[in-house]
Amino acid sequence: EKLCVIGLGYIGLPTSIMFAKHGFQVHGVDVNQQVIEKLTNKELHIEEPGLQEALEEVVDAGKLTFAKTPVESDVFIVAVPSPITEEKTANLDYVRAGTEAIVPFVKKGDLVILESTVPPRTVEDVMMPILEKTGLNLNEELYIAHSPERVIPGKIFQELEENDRIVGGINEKSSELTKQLYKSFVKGDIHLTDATTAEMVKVIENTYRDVNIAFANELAKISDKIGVNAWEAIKLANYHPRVNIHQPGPGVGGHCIAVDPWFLAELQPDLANMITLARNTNDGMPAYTVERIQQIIEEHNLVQPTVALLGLSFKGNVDDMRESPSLTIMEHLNRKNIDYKVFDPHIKDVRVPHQVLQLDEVIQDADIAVILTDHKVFQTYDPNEVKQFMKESIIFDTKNCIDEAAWRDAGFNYIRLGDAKN
Ligand code: SAJ
Repeated sequence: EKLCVIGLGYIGLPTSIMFAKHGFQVHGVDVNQQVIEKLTNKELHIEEPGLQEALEEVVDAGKLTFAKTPVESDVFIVAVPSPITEEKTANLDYVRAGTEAIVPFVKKGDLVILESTVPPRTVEDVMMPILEKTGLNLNEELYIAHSPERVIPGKIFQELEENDRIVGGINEKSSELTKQLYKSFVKGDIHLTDATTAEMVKVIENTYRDVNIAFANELAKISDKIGVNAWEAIKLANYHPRVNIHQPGPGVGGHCIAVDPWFLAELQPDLANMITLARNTNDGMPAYTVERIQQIIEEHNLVQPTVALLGLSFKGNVDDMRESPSLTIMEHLNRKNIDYKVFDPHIKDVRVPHQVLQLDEVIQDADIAVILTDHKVFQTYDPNEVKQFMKESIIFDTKNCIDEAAWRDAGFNYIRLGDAKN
């Protein structure tokens, strides 16, 4: 079977590789010529464990090819970005363009699947009118479904296989064909529904997480005021069999959890009260983190301090800094004229707005080290060594991710976000 994947980003590329590994002839399409050239040379433009080896394997086997334009296929998968606009509404330009691009290549009996996360009704109201241009009868001659990706960056291959999958077709045959297709590599269960429900399911999964994290962040802010360690309280509460509170932090980043709730809010703004409040609460966390940094500076009477920011990516152990709270924190520090330097062991991209230095350069003469991302490697740092570089020995851990006792033993003043116990 021939399969064409539109969009070769974090989802489209691994998905192309998975199908290529499982007996399909896959053609990957991206509008970015540079991406096409790199991938054709088996070079990656994104970081993900296992991706390099997997890419080499399928390209060498001739199972995966790349180009800027689609080819005739049996199945078309659209996996393009769906960002938000300044007005916090879905920008569906890429979904539209990706669908338009396949129109000339779609023939009777083909299956078209949208994987991108979109506001409910997008398949019916945006994609289908474009696919009408094929001249095919959409209910009988073309099969269409939404099958949202649900994988987490850093564990994409594992989750592509193991996670349950939601498939929502515009009719039963579309759902059934889509299920058969994904069964080629999905070991989890595949649950069938209609297209609009599938869109809703995907968006509410991430909204659930956003609302839960906002709750945790609110608890952190309250704890800062009332002499409690929110992390400890949340951990203990979660021993209850029906409680699952998420973790506080310096904000919610990435292109999913910080975005998808707006897809719901935009449809019914007057009804989406909790959703909007949660989004704003999480968006306020970078400013809150900087307020805490400012307090630490004042409490320690630091004059013209330098802050060493550790962690730029939006979460631990990935190289992705889209919508990262660290970027917003840098803006707030700029506005407050607080000097800072940035270090992230996972970011190799030189286009960042602030030069990313080596660790020793960043902690050299710094007054406060602030951990903004829970990279595993931070746990391996020797506080005694770090101390030798720094001017003052203050560490502010916004992710509760290093060993408090070890840093205290080394003579650090250890401060944790959402913890007034220290
Ligand atoms: N975060 C917290 N506290 C937490 C958990 C996360 O502050 O308890 C922050 C992280 O630091 C990060 C942000 O939230 O800045 C999002 O990170 P994440 O790991 O929760 O999620 P993503 O954006 O990497 O991936 C999510 C996943 N969705 C769910 O877990 C419901 C993934 O399965 C989806 O495929 C992905 O969104 C997507 O593409 O929609």
